[in-house]
Order: sequence, then structure tokens, then C-alpha cells
Amino acid sequence: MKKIPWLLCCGVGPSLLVPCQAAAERRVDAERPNVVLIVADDLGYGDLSCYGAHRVSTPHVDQLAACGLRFTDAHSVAATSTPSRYSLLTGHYSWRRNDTGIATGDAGMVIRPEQATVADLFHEAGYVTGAVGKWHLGLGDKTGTQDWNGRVTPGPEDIGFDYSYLMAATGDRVPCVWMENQRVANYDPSAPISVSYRKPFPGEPLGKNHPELLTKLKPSPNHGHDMAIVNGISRIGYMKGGGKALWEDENIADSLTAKAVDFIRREARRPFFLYVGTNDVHVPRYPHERFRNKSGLGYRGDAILQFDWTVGQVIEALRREGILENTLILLTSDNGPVVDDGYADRSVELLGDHRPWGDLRGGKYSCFEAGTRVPFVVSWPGRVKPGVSDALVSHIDLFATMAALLGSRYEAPAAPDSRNQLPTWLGRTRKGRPYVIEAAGSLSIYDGKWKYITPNNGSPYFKLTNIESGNSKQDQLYHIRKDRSERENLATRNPKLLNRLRALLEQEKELLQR
Ligand code: NG6
Ligand code: CA
Repeated sequence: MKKIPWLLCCGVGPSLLVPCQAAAERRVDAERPNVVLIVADDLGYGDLSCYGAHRVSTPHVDQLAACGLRFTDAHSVAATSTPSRYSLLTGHYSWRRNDTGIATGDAGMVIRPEQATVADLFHEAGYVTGAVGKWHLGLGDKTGTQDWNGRVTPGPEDIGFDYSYLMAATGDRVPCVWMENQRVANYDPSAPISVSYRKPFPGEPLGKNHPELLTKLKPSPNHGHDMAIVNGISRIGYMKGGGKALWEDENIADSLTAKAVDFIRREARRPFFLYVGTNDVHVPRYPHERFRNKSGLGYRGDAILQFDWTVGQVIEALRREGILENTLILLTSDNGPVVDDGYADRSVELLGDHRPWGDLRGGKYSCFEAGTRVPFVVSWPGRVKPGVSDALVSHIDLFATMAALLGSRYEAPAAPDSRNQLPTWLGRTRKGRPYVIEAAGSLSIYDGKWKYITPNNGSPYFKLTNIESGNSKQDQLYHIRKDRSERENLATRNPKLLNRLRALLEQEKELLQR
């Protein structure tokens, strides 16, 4: 494990260290709670019953929200996974870099070892740290050069995680194996693994040529999930080998939940930080038979039930160990919802009047609110006063907020975009951020009342996923507080306001270029 010289805990260290804004908070919460961060995949603002879903029921999340604080104006930094998770873990805006787009399964580490993460913070504070589930932040040094038959390094260990059990990218991308502490779990020496995103392996059947092998799910036309076939589902990318290490999609939630529960059991006696990234409700959706066809909404709805089950299992494990009271749980989603994202799983046909995006416009990939306004629940029994908060909050603040919780100090270059929001996240104030910045086809800035979407040349509508992208060649300005469905573009009527937001955004963009 690397030691980050500039990252020190509890105020020890040379005077050049910039004190964290809320070191004082530590005095309030001195007993070092465990922190569990649950990040759902593509779960929409309207997908949970506590956020108004009527057609699907999520009792475990609802219970968490009932005992904690449910935020109605929470935002991820980006409308897809890699840039969203990058910012969540680093406190650095992914849009400041040009290499944080959706990562392939053979991408090198997007967060480089020298960069600080929230896991480093916990690690340096003496916590044991774990990451379980969806990763999608690259593994190894350089894209396409990993040897999947050995230890892939650098990896999560180099950015603060003592333990990891991860899928490299997404369920729809090869390699379809679990990486446990940077080695293929359940490795099968009789089936060495090769991965390529450039060319197929001779003799390996592909989804596009062998529909008869697609026993679980077929790809939707034109999305491109028709390459390597792994256990009855074709994926993006090419893969050979794997044998008994290959995952079965119906067991993904069980596997990652078991590892999360094991971690909690193992580490219950010392403070820990656990990141749980569920595969639900990302495609391919093929939930366990306990959930399949149970929601009435197709596999997407079933995957929501499965997600809720995972949340319940994690909470139950904490309760069993007697540490629920001393655990801060954060639950959110990496980006907004999509119904058909590449597989013919009948989620479109069976959606009925369920609205994954709630009353928001757009969805995953979109500059409109449904792309980046996400569920966000904070629970810490006895510490967080139960309720609902409409404070403006963002994933970007996880780093500084956790630093405040821990009383950690860190030098200014770490997490430059992150601000301490501990009082807001714990419900001690309803004052949130002055504004948030969101990235999809282009950047938007939203101050809790007005939102400005910068013009761009992208297509206004994504035909494949049936999502309004929010892209426009014109400036767009919406009065979100009155019109959160972004129906009326008020840009031409409010040039002053628009200029103010544009100037603020420009200022942010220049901030780190000095
Ligand atoms: C897209 C994929 C989509 C999904 C997404 C990543 C196509 C046409 N679509 O490029 O299926 O994998 O990437 O989703 O390739 S995310 O939530 O992990 O960002
Ligand atoms: Ca996602």
C-alpha cells in the first residue's frame, strides 16, 4: 500500500498542509463511524418507492431513507459511469480531463496511483478499506496490456483500497470475471484468459453469428452488444478462456453481496470504509430467479428488486455485527436511467407507467436533469435526523466531506473541486452548495434555481436509447425550481442571468489551468 506523504490524518504534519474546512466537525463525531457507500448503476431518480415509484417497491431502501435523510436535489458529476465514479472517488471534476469517458474492460487505471481518493483518506486515518462490485475505473497500467492470468497492477490497492472484489468494467463488457485483490477470482488454469477490444479471437463464437448460443438474452439491434458470448449473453469486446471463473449473470448480485457481507463480518471490530457498487440495474439485466419476473416490469424492474435486496443484506450484516448504529451509510446512483441500453430484455415493453426518471426530462447520457439528478440517502442512526432535504448536493463533495468527518487534513491539490458539506449531509443545515456542475454532451451549471446548459453540436435525441440528450446549438436556461421538467427555455428572456451562470462556469473551467 502506498503512503501518501501529503495526506495526513488528525492534524499531524508540516504546516504547509491546508487544514480541512471542517476539522471542528470531528469533535462532534469523535468515534470514527464505519462508512458504507452504496452506488447503484443507472438507477433513476424515479426508480425507488421512497422517490415516488408506485409500480415497484424498494422496502429496504425506503427504510434506510425513513431512518435517514433523503435528498431531493442531489447530483452526480456526469451522466455515465466512469466520469461519475471518477469524480465521486477523487473530488476532481472528470470533465477537466479528456480521458475519463466510458472505459473499456481493458482500460488502464483512470485514477493514477499518485492521485488521492476518498479510500486513501480512510486508509490514512487508520480505517480498513474495501471495494466490492462494479469498478469501471480501469485496472493495470496501460490500456490493452493487462495479463489477466496474473496479478493486474496497479489497481485499487494503489488508490487506497485494502481489499477489492470487482468487475473490471460493466456487465456488458469483457472480461466477465471477478477480480479479487487484482487477480481473477476462482481462476481456472485450464482456460487462460485473453481480452481484446480490437479483434476477435479466431474460433471463438460471436453473438452476431451465433444467435442460437444466446440462451439468456439477445442484444438489441444496432447497439453492438454482439461480440464475445459468455454464459448465454453476448457482450462488448472479445474474450477467450476463463472457464470456471466466468460469471453467471444471475449470480452477480449474490456474489458481490456475499463479499460485502463477508467484509463487514471480517472487519466489524475496526473502523472500515466499504464501497459497494452494484451491477444492478445496468445491462445486461439477468437477475437471479428469486427476482426474475417478480416485478411485473420486466428484468429492469426485477433488477431494482434485486438492488433493494442487496441493500437489505448489507444493512442486516451491519445489524448482526451490532455496528449499524455506528455506521454512516450513503446510497446513491452513478447516473440516470435508461430502459433499452443494448439488450432485448422486454423492459421497454413491460415498463407500463413506471417512470424511471420520475418527473425529470432526459435520462442516462443526457444534459437534462434525469441524467445527473440522482437518489441520495444518508443514514447514521442517532446522528442524522430523519427527514427530507432539498439542499443542493453533489457527489463531488464526498472527499472533502469525509475528510471533515475524519478530521483529516490534506494538501490543496488533492480533491480540488470537493467542498466540505458534512453539516448538510448530516441534516444540520439545509444550506447546500452554491451551484453544481454536471457533464453529459456538454457542461451545465445549476444553482438550485436556474440551470444553464451550454450549447453543443450533439444530436438532440439518442435514437438507440430513446433518450432526449439535452444537446442544442442554442443556449438553454431553465427555471428548475418552477420547471424541473425543463420544458421552457428562458435563455433569450434572461440574458443577464444566463451570462452570470456562464461566467461562473468559465471561472470554474479556468480555475485549475493557472
Ligand atoms: C455505452 C453502451 C451501453 C453501456 C454504456 C456504459 C453502446 C451502444 N452502449 O456505450 O450499453 O454499456 O456504454 O454505461 O455501446 S455506464 O453506466 O457504465 O456508463
Ligand atoms: Ca451507470
